[in-house]
Amino acid sequence: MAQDVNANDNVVSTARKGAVAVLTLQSGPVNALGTALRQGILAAVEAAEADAAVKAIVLIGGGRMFSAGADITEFGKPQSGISLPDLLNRIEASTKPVVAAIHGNALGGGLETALACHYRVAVPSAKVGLPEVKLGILPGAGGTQRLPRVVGPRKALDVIVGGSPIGAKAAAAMGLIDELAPEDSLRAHAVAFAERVVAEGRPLLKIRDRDDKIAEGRENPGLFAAFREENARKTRGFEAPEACIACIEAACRLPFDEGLAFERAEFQKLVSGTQSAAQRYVFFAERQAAKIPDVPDDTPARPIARVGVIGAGTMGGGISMNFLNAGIPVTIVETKRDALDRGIKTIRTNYENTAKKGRLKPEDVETRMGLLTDTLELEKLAECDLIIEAVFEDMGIKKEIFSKLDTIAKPGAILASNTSYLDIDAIAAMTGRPADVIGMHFFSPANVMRLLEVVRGEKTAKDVIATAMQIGRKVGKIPVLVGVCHGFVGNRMLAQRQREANRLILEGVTPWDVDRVVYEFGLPMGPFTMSDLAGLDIGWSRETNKSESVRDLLCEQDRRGQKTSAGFYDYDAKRKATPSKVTEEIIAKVAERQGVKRRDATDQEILERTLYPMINEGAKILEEGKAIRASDIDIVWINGYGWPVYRGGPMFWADTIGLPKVLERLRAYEAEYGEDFKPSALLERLAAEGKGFKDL
Ligand code: TC6
Repeated sequence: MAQDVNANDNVVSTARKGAVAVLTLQSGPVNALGTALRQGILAAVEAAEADAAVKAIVLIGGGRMFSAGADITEFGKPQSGISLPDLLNRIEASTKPVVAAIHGNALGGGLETALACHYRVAVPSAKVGLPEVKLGILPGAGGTQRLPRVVGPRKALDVIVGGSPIGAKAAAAMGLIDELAPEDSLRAHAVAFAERVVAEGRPLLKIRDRDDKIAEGRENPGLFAAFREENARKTRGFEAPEACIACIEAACRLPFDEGLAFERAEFQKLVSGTQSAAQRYVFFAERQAAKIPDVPDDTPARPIARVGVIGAGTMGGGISMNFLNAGIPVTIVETKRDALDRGIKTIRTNYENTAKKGRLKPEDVETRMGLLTDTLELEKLAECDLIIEAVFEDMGIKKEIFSKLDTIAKPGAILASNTSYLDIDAIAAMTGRPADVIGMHFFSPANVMRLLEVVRGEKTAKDVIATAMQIGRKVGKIPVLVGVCHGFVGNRMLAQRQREANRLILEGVTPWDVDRVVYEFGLPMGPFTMSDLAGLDIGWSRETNKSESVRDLLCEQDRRGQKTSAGFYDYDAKRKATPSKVTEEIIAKVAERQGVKRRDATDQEILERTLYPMINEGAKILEEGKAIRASDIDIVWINGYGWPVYRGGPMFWADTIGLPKVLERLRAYEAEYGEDFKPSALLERLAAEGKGFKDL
């Protein structure tokens, strides 16, 4: 034990200010509460308690923040040293008042630590929260028992099940923070606060002893059922939210220690489950995606003071909004006045609707619109540092635009295409500066979806890559670097799923069954609902498409998707979908014409047929070096297509199934359907070696 204390001296430093011992946490960038820090805090608290000259203790974070919570890398491993719940009980039991002084973040175990203290002060810019639910777990160090005792069960539900941090001012209004401190003198303020507690002989306020706020949960137990119902859509498929709710219910029902035991058991179940493993993996995968082996973090980025967007359609408008939201001026170009006016009007309407919902101040609508310049002249883009082309998906048009841009753009400007499929190298070759050309593939709706595929061409310069990744993050996206291939990572894999979904319906599975299976798996919608939403006539024309596919026939009958109130499904005025007999007849006709044998398929087969070829394609993408790592593919699918985060993305999911099993099923389908299911060499190798994508 003595050895531990010495070893941990450096993660917690103790300084004395009169009768107050100030314990400063200084462990890494975020003060994650790993073994060393927990032991360090324990030793420092015990030493301060044993020191007769100390009358009160202040716990404060060194560096950027108080604490980002438990060390996520320790979950799933055997625990060493004192557990966080035990440490917090020990702090709460201190015979001398402990004051938490919060700046930066106090998240998860970080906030739970503050809740175990007797008082909390914070600077107004601090953020506090219990985001554990986002990692598939729950605040398992007393958070589900202490928070409701401070803010009441209803607010605790929002904070714990919602998982989003709140600002210190809002936290103070809820009683979670006792006092706000000036931004620049937290430490001195906390010491003064502690001195006042001592001088005034204030009691050691232990949250565990409070009963007033949880009465609400006993008097109105219906609030939990109502909360479950309100949040059913958001929490669909996830295990952690329900466990969080159950713990808060328990807090209202059980004595504190029994509540803690209940919370502990629920926490253990979650932390050892697949969902939490997946969600923790995603947390790190998201950060990993920012790292590019041959483009180091310190690669200087090019300054971007003004962005040009070519095309004021849905994509161009959505892309522009990202930059306007971040305060970056945008010049938007169209070829025709009415299209330009329409595009500008849509952007304004979008902002006004957000303002009506109270999510944007009315004056901000004008500020953002004020950053937007519209023009019909491509030449006006000469001032832009980054130009993003977002016109119709036609190689001829794109080539023409890029050769014009080459004569217009200033030296050093980055020329980006928002193409979702086309060859960036062929586009770059139209310019005399291929090193400045890159793909920036936004996902629709571009102002909402977080994924940005940054497409690296053969000649793209490293600082251009660094700039695209950085500006992507600046406007709130999750950029993932991918290579040039048809459809890049996301759409290339999606094509596999669409092909099999279309084959399944010819074999006799209804589109509604395919959609149901994919939806029940956890995706936001199935392939046919998605097609109806996007519009079946994308890339379709009566002249060139000759009534051969189900889609052709649907379009010919003017069933073009939701926008025509009919596609695969029929839609009512509220866009509610119902299965369509007409569609079933069309499918039967095409199947007969093509001589497809009709048969039944189980849900498991539907799942395997639609999703396993995606895994296989993902493996080919890795083999060809079109994605840096398997986890990047998972980040693409989670953020671009709504793959359920609790399944970790297609590649992580494949690992949980076991690659030998995936391989065996692909081989079985290959025997029946041929080439389309031919397993990739990488998948074969990993399965043979008993490895997973995680081992790459
Ligand atoms: C919990 O507390 C459960 C309690 C119950 C127990 C019984 N652990 O995000 P950044 C790393 S669960 C380990 O780039 P920012 C991160 O990977 C936890 N590592 O910084 C990165 O490493 P890299 C509940 C962590 O300023 C580096 O630190 N808490 C942890 O953009 C810097 O991070 C949360 O869920 C951690 N807890 O954002 C909060 N946190 O440099 C998780 C970060 O090697 N953290 N790292 O790539 C965050 O949301 C953010 O880190 C942030 C700071 C908002 C605190």
